[in-house]
This record gives sequence, C-alpha cells and structure tokens, in this order.
Amino acid sequence: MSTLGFDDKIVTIERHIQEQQKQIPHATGTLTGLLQDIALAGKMIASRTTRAGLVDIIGATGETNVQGEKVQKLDIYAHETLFRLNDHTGRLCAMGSEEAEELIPIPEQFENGDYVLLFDPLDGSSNINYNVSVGTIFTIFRRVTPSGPGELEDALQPMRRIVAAGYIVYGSSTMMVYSCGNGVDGFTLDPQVGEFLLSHPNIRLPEKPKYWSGNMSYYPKWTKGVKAYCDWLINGCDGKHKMSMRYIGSMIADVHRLLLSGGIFFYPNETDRAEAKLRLLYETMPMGFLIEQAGGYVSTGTEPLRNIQPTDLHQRMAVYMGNRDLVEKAEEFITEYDGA
Ligand code: P6P
Repeated sequence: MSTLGFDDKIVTIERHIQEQQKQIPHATGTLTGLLQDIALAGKMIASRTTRAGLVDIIGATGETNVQGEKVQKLDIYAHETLFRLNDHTGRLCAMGSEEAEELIPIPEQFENGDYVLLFDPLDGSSNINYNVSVGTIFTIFRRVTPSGPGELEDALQPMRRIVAAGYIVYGSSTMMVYSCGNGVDGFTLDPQVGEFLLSHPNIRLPEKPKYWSGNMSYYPKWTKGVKAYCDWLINGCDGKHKMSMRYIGSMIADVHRLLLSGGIFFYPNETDRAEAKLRLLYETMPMGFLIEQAGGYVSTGTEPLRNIQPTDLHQRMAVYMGNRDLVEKAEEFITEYDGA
C-alpha cells in the first residue's frame, strides 16, 4: 500500500504526485508540475546513461568542476537537461547545481516562481566507465525571499525546510524515489511505455539492518571514535546485529540499497582533510531527508543533520545515516573517544 493508500497496480508517478498535492494545504499544482518535470529529466538522462558505452558521451570533457573533479560528458548533459526543463516554467526563482559554482538565476525573459531546485545532476559519475549505478539527486525548497530573482538565502535552508527531495538512480533499472514529507515511494521506469510506475510503495527501513557501508580504505585517517565504531561493527555490534559490509563508492547506489535493506551508510571526516567529502546541500541533506522519512536518522556524527544551517552552496559535511540505533551508536563512540 502506498503512503496514499493506492492498492491498484498501475500507479504512474504523475498520478501519485497529483495525489500528494492534495495532502499539501494551499497547493496550487506548481510543485506537481516541478516534480513531473524532474521525472521527465530522469527519463531523458536515463536514455543516455543506459547507452553510455555506445554513443560518444562517455568519458571526461577535460574540464574540472567547482569540486575540483573531472567533468564527465554525461554530467554536463544531465545538468543541461535539468536546467532546460526548468528555466522557463515560472515555478522556480533559482536553481543550484553541484556542477555550477554560483546560484543559477532564472533567465530574465522568464518569470520567477516560488520554489528553489537544487540538484546533483549525476552523482557518482566517476563510476560511469565501470557501469556502476549513478544518479540524479534533487532538493526542493519554498523561497524565503518575497519575490523577484532568487537569492542565496533561498537555497541555504536547513533540512527541516525541505518541501520535497528524491533521486533517480540509473542502474539495472531506472528508479525514481521521492518524498514530499509523507513517507517515501519508489517508481520503476518501464522503458517500453516511458512511464515511472509505482513499484516500491511506502518504503520503510527494515527493523533488522543488513549492511553497513563505509570506505574502509580511509580507516587510518579516521578519528579514534570512528575507528572504535568501525571495530564495533566488524565485531558484530555486541551480538545485536549480524550485518555484512557493502560499499560501492556511488552514494546514490549505497543509499538506495540502505533504504531497502536497512543498516548504516557513513562518510566521516578525515584527520588530514580540512572538511569532509560529501556535499551538504546536494548529497547528504536530500538523501538524509529520505532516510528519515523512511523511519531512520541522519547525523553529522555529533548532532542531527536536520539542525544544520547551511552557510555555503558547496559546503561539505560528515554524515552517518540509517537505522537510528546504529547512527546513535556512532554518535556515542565519537562523543566518548573524540570528546566531540
Ligand atoms: P570515495 C562520488 O564521487 C561521491 O561523491 C559519492 O557519490 C560517493 O559516496 C563518494 O564520492 C565516494 O567517495 O572517497 O569513497 O571514493
């Protein structure tokens, strides 16, 4: 049963989004249209990622982005697709992209709207050449400035002010998973008809967690508290949980698995880096929002992520997300050993 009580089989994402709109007081249909355009962007990007090896869009462009990462041709295609589908609709006052250093204004020939769309157009894109699942992550806020072109403060909002967030994962199948704050639902693309159909209604983190997920090659660079936590996981969580370890190196793939299997995904600070790796606005907040909507908890390691007030578009932050008891255990070790 979906979060909206659907029990018939053919539920398209368009129908589901419209039903969600009825749950939101004073909804005008703008958010519905925005979510439907994101789904369309996902279909267009999927059509390229599934043929990456066949058409000349694999590989790097030779440029590096604001993150200092090599820009893949598919990154640019995904960014452009999301921008072009949303720049003229009058629904947004600004956009933010992991691929763009500054906030992206709505072109002056178009109307400014009430929402802000932030996206990582193709998270994990460095894995494309290895056919690892990658994806698009998005966050939607209502603007906080009264009108006109959006400003930075419209984008720099905390997780608790997210109106909707989700992702499209391009893997063995293409799925769109999203939440408007009433739980999480997943839709699988039927490429024959070009529709996202409800396949994973009302996703909830399983009580019995299956995998823990962290890049153990950085263990030597982690703090005493994080190392102690890892040792606790490796040694069976005091007999409480019997989990395996899985880590793909594409956040969207690792967190998609987490949503369906339960466990924990974490990316700690490293003692030799000024800041962590994962982007607060483009990765950890939207994915953390979904985890909490599915009954889990997301933390910086010392405090709930939902308390963080972003101060920069490309701010990075440590993250621990998953089943609440596993995340709280990480916080305990970090507090005990690192005096955080
Ligand atoms: P590492 C991909 O580049 C990414 O931003 C996330 O998708 C992923 O979780 C992380 O970096 C992987 O980083 O250092 O483990 O390779």
